[in-house]
Amino acid sequence: MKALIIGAAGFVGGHLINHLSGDCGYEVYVTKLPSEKLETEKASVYDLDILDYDAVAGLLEKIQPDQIYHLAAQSSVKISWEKPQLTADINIKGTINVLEAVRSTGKSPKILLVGSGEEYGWLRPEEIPVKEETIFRPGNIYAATKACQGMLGEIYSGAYGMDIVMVRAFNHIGPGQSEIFVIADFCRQAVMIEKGISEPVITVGNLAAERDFTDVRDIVRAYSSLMTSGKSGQTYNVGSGTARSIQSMLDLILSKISVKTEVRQDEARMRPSDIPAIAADISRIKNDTGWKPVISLEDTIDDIMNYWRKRV
Ligand code: A2R
Repeated sequence: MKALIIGAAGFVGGHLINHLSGDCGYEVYVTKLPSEKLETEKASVYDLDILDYDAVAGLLEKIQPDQIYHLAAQSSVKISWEKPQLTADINIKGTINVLEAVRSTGKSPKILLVGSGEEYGWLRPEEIPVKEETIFRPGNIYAATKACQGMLGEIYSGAYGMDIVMVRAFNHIGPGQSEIFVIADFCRQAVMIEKGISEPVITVGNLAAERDFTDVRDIVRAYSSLMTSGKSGQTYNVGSGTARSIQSMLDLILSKISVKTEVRQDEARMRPSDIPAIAADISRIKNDTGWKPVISLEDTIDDIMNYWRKRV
């Protein structure tokens, strides 16, 4: 089985390479931006900017993959407010380039388009945990571009009979995530305090927001199981099924260090609009693939803390 991961130098990519090359035993090909660094003996690495259509088509012609995991994205909500045009280019136009390039090869690899739980946006309390058919009310630019990506997947699957599965992934966390994301940021700050590098003050944004957190290693298992058993043209939520407040995550993280720490709210960390609560209904993926998350939140936080302990 030849698997191609597009956008593999990011957070999920490294974990997906490990899973596909190790547990699955696949022949793994990956792409990164020319500006990124990705050194691995587990995969063949190619430079690719998905905004360059000819380059995408050329690479697909060369590799002829059986599976394509499309991870490449501008994946930060915060950056999507600052760079809306870039976010739309990469997440929408980039996805069209990938889908058109696949079409141009005349082959029918299975394609996974990775969207986001953020697409649902302003959920009403009675809609949580949210099912896949729930109406979208995206609350930020990143979410709107990912909703559009999912619609494109449905259209290409229906119109051209392409073998495409769409995912709405809820918040994933784990070792290797950039500190622009909240849990990585809190763990890094906590480790700085633990080591005495920072004063015992942790700066935070909105602690009331509730999110559905899943270990990235469970997430990548979900992706490969969808490539095996997911239905073509179908969209699947991938998450834990439980909403947890950012406050409760902070409490868990601070319980891992023995230093008494002051929590300070920082206006700069508040977003222009923040969805109050999000949690996934994961019945569809469970029914179709048998997947469920198995790594406990405690273990995930311990692993993230240890990741930062080695780095700060
Ligand atoms: O923005 P960078 O320099 O971090 O690079 C990201 C890369 N990327 C691109 N790849 C090819 N052509 C482009 N024009 C382009 N622009 C950005 O995609 C990064 O290395 C990768 C995405 O990885 P992360 O941002 O770390 O996302 P993560 O957490 O691995 O999530 C994977 C997927 C994304 O579609 C998310 O929106 C979704 O899961 O939640």
